[in-house]
Amino acid sequence: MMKTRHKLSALAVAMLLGGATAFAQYCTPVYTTGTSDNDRIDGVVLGDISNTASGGEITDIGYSDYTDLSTDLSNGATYTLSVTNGPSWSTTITAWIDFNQDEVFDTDEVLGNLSLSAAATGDITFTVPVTALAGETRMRVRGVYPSGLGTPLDPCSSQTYGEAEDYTVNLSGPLENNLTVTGIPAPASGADLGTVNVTVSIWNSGANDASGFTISYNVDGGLITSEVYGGTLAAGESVDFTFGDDFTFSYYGCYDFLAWIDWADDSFDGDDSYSKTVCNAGPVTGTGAWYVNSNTTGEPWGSTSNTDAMDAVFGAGGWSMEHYETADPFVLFSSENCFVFLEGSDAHANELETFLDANMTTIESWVSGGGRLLLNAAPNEGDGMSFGFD
Ligand SMILES: [Ca+2]
Ligand SMILES: [Ca+2]
Ligand SMILES: [Ca+2]
Repeated sequence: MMKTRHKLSALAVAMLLGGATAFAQYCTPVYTTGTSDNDRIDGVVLGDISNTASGGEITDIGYSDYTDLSTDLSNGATYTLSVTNGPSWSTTITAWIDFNQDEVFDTDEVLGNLSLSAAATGDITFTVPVTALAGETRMRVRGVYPSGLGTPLDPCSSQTYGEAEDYTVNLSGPLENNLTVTGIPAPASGADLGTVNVTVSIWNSGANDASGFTISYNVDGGLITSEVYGGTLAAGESVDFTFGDDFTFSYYGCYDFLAWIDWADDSFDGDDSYSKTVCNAGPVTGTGAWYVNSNTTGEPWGSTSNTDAMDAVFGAGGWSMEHYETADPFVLFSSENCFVFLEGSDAHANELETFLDANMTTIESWVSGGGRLLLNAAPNEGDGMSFGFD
């Protein structure tokens, strides 16, 4: 009897484990106070969902299960989600749809974020990915007091004040016929580019194979080069297509490339083109040197060690200072200058990151032309530091 019982309990454990896997569930977001101090979501509108003046929590502390409310959404289409904040306090909002139906709200499933004052309504515009799975899945809209928190919010974590509301969305599923232009891998920015190949990346994101489509590009809105794709691009496959005709860079500077596809059967136009700026840098010939920081707080840590170092290398008066807020990137990263020091420590980190984001292509082009870049950063403000270079 003992042996038999032992076998039965092992089987029961196996069944429990199997059941836990088969019926995995969405996390329930946790709040310690929830909506009892009027921190709440008061309205969610998307398609057929119109849940306005909803008031406070209905299911758990800070949590409202409205999955009995649903709307249909089409893959590839763009929608506006409107969220109205409760009447008393500011809030930070993040919204998700579980597009891959794994019952986890991933960061690539964030529809958008809002920072709302009391009683305000904000809109999030999003496009349903063309490859999102067909069928019913879940949307979560989460609010946490106050406004201005780092985003996206965590979909599950414990918070104090606010509300999360869950809804059901019904997705149409992948498109039958759809091509997506995903990139222009060549040419890339560089020095003295001359005559180069032009390559365009195309992904068959639809359910059917694709053939007989045309791939085109032009530069700065000029003459269009087109070729018919000769083969068949199978469903789910990608191709890097290189045009038979090369492109010649005729002057130093930046060029705007636009690539696109034309296919009569394509059912979603919103992903048919891709643009990219490519810079053809002249070789660096000058000897200019610059030290760049933010003009908001003076030198980092109140120290003059950076200016002392520039003096030691280039001599007093042998270099120039600029600030992220006032610098002209085309002056800094010109062939006249061989050295640029970008300082982003202490209270200069956000300003450095913003400057890098805005001028990445120009900086990469100048470096490829022989410019020497010195980056220094300590993320003492903001959300950490990403230099962002490829
Ligand atoms: Ca509510
Ligand atoms: Ca997911
Ligand atoms: Ca398309």
